[in-house]
Amino acid sequence: MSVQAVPATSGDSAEGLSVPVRKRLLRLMLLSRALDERGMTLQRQGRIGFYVPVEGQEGAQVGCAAALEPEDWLCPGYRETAVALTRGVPLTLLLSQLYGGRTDLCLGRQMPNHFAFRQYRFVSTSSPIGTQIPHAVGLALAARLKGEKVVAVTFFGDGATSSNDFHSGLNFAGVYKAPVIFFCQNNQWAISLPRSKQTRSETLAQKAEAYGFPGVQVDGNDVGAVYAAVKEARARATAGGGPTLIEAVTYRMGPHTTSDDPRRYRSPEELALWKSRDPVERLKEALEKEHALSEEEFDQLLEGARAEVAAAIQEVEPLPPPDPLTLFDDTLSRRTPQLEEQRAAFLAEAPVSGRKE
Ligand SMILES: Cc1ncc(C[n+]2csc(CCOP(=O)(O)OP(=O)(O)O)c2C)c(N)n1
Ligand SMILES: [Mg+2]
Repeated sequence: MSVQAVPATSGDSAEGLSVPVRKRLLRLMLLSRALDERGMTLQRQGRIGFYVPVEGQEGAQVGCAAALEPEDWLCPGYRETAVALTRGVPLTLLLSQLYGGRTDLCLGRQMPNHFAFRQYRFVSTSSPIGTQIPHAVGLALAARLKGEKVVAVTFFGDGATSSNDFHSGLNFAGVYKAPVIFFCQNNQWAISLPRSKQTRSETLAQKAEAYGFPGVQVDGNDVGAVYAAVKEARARATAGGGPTLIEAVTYRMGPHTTSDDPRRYRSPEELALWKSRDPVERLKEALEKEHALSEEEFDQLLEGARAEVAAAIQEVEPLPPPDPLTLFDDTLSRRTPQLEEQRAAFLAEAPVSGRKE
């Protein structure tokens, strides 16, 4: 079993990728960061109810999603916004869900940041920790039965490695050699519980050994290293070689969610250390060292990302809420007499303000 140590890289392993590809990855990382900036503020302003920032984990998420094919399944937790952006989900769709407005594919019924994008094979977000892990194993086995050469990738955190579903998912995948990638973002914290209290295992990657397949630890703030690890795991899975557990070592630079204040449980020194390893800065510096990016071009990319987010907010924010009558339409394939009765009772009592066509 291969359990590899974190490679001591400094953004340099992205050198294997061409400059235009690395700039595309940088743009996506900046788009995610720009969305975080506004998402946090929109919540504080009372314009959306809740937000989950990615900040610090952009290298892991963008590097992983960029190494996949559009047909590969994504089984996310609640922090996978940069994965969705990399898959090509438009900002307006992400924001529609955050606002729960008329164009929200979840029809305003989900908590903000709990996305589902069927056409992008981005499966409905799992909020209970770890439940997405067996989902991915099932999807991977189903795809194999159908003869599709795809993988299912599931995203979860260090905390999720202590869940029952982590064990059952990895064990089942090992036994059946499912074409699945278990992508663990070890961001050092499970809300206020530090990695040191999560497990006595030396690494999270080594847990794969017990299940009989490779576990790889990778520098999660090095987008190129993550990309390479995921490409390798994908190639193995589609060739019939079974699953891989990837531990991307990274850091959540922001709060757990807008409902959290990390100053209560972690030190400013720790945050400063990880800020010096910021995946965006590392890619920027690597490109600058090669004279492939100037400060001005970087600023333009950042401002461009901020402008894209601002334009999407302007487009989505004024939209009315979804028609409440949709509540009665897709519970079952046909409305039962009971549903008709409830619908009529609702119409008799409910304000119709949300029903602008
Ligand atoms: C089954 C279950 N138990 C507890 C919670 C509450 N909870 C929400 S997030 C979280 C921590 C998860 O940490 P980690 O897996 O490291 O992911 P991260 O938030 O760091 O990305 C917990 C315990 C939950 N959502 N589901
Ligand atoms: Mg965590």
